[in-house]
Amino acid sequence: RPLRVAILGATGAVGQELLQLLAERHFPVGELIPLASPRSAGHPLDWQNQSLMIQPVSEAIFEGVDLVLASAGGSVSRQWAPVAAAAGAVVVDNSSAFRMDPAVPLVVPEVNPEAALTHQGIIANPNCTTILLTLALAPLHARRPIRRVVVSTYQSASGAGARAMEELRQLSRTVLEGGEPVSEVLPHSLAFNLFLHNSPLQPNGYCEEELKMLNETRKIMGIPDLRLSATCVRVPVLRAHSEAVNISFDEPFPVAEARALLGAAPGVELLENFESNRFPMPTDVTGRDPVAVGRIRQDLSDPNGLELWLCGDQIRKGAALNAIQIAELLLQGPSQGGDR
Ligand code: 2RA
Repeated sequence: RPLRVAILGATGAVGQELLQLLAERHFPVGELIPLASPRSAGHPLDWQNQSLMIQPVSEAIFEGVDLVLASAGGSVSRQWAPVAAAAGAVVVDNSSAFRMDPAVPLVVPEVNPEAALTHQGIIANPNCTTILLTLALAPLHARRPIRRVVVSTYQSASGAGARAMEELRQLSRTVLEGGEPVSEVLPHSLAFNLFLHNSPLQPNGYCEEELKMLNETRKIMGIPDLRLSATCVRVPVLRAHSEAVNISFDEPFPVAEARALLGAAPGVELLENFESNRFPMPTDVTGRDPVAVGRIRQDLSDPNGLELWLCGDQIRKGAALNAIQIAELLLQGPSQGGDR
């Protein structure tokens, strides 16, 4: 039956992508309820030839709602996801609020679809960089156990929101015209610049973004002792994230076998041409569903290691698409897997 679907954070970059994807994927929406903070509420929002009014989030608004897709930040999710779940809705939360809660499944439909059906009202959508990484790790780990991953990310402005994307456009124009770029949204100017991810640093010298990749990858893939070290970097790209990934196993992993497995993996697009030196770029995946993987090669420093490069749209598969695919899993019920 058509569902009553609430989008919490409807005006944000991910919220806008959720609205677009619900329509594109013909998700069975009977009634769409766009929600936002009181300061963003009260504005009209066009969706599927309907003129809707963005409503302020409240306890009463969740009565009779079947699904909440939340992407309004951790504090909003911590406050309202339990309220929505108590009212009987299933909440797919894109924030980090509940990702490491043992009672909350953390799901990438192509990797651990069965976890979605264990939910108790809330399902967590992983961090964008983790979603993209696990799509490449899963098919390899299914063949030979992964022991260690070292990953460097090249994260687009989109990960810092729509305003950061607009700021990058503005700052780039300013620099090109010989002006001095001033960043209002990001900690530094991203125009023709890059900087280490500005999430809070931990005593061990890693930032929260890097520790999300370790902890979330372990949970999604069910490898509690996986050794993973990440370095997360913000780069002057608008939408898609890129990652350089080093993976080591207990034994050699033939490159041809890895290439075949990745080429057949759900959610992955193999994009590599060594003759023409053509490998994934952010522009190849912007606005598209797949994670593009390429430049798969033997690690010259470790006979049991592989190196690969990937790009994925942070707003789409890195957030909104993954959340909707989780909701689609729930509609399919226990017999199906993800987009396998
Ligand atoms: C980022 N999307 O790029 C992530 C937020 N954790 O910063």
